[in-house]
Amino acid sequence: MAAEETKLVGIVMGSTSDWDIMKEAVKICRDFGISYDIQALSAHRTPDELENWIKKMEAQGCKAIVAGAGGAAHLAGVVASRTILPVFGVPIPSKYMKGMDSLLSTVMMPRGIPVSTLAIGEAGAANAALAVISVLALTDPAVKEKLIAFRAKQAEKIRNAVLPELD
Ligand code: RP5
Repeated sequence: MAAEETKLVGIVMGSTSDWDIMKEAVKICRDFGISYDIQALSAHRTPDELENWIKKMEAQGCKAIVAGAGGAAHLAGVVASRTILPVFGVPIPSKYMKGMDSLLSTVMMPRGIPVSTLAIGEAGAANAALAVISVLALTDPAVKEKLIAFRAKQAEKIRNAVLPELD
């Protein structure tokens, strides 16, 4: 049997409707040249498939999982319950509560099974991937270099910014 291809990051979202937010995590992984696998899998609609995917990610050398969900967002917590890999949660904005429901249900994990939770929305998705990259940078000098360059570039952008004149 052929060896499984390495995928350093697993990115999972509870629904295809989460894609517009979660694609920001994908973009960061792509820009840093980090291998990833991305799936829409639900903790309540497809629990068996979710569990199988987590096992597959572990077999593929995955170092961390990014999980985004909205509403009663138990996805990241369920993922964390099934693996000892670090899990980064992204609260997806919701229609009626603007993502406060997602935030609280992702961040308020009971003691013992942590989910490192980022901001609601696009910034949270991008930062989840950047947090994973910080973990990878601990042991991969090439990733570390890229992360330092990324930080320097965004700092430079602010230094060079010109504010508008008053009318
Ligand atoms: C959650 O329910 C998903 O993560 C999504 O944010 C939300 C709504 O899902 P859909 O009804 O759009 O599939 O499970």
